[in-house]
Amino acid sequence: AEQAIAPGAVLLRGFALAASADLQAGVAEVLAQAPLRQMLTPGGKAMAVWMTNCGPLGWVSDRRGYRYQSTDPLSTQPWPALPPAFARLATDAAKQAAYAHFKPDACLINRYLPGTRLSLHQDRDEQDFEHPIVSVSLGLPAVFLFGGLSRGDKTQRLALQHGDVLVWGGPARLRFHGVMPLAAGRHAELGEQRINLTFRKAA
Ligand code: MD5
Ligand code: FE
Repeated sequence: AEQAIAPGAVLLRGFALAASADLQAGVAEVLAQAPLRQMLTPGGKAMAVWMTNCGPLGWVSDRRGYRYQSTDPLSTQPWPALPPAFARLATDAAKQAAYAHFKPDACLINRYLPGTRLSLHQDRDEQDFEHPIVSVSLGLPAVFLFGGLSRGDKTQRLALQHGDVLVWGGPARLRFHGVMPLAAGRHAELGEQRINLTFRKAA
């Protein structure tokens, strides 16, 4: 079932369910090499969401700002490779949403614990906003906040479940967005957390 959320935003409910076991194994493999950590904002505060990356480029935040880089600042080594199931899922989802040949070079892994929120922001650290972003939800459900192109625009709320995949492109690519505080709960496979995989072509 494919649902148009707004111009350029497509929700693929349950699209990642068939690959869920492979995706979870991929997450475990990546975390063993590049553990989740709370990055620092440029202002020096710990971010609420725990993050790591895989693929050629990883998104990082520290006192110097936000950027993509090829190495993990914790290990100084390259980020772990994109697990094949990750690359396949991202490309298949983009294709389903009419973006042929999406080849992500960055996968940000976000972990939300009960109470964790992500405040309203735009994703604008990538070089070319013509490429879509593919976002996969695993584990506990979350309420996604979907705003407009200006911070003050009214926001829509969207319930995201385990296995849902969102593809953002075109006129939705620079919309403000965030995640409401995660409600407590326990997912049968992932426990008391939400994992989000965000695939981007950063360079
Ligand atoms: C999440 N993560 O659920 C979201 C999924 C992030 C982040 O926002 O930056 O790590 S990505 C949602 C997204 C991306 C690009 C555009 C829009 C939403 N949008 O137009 O709403 O952890
Ligand atoms: Fe974002």
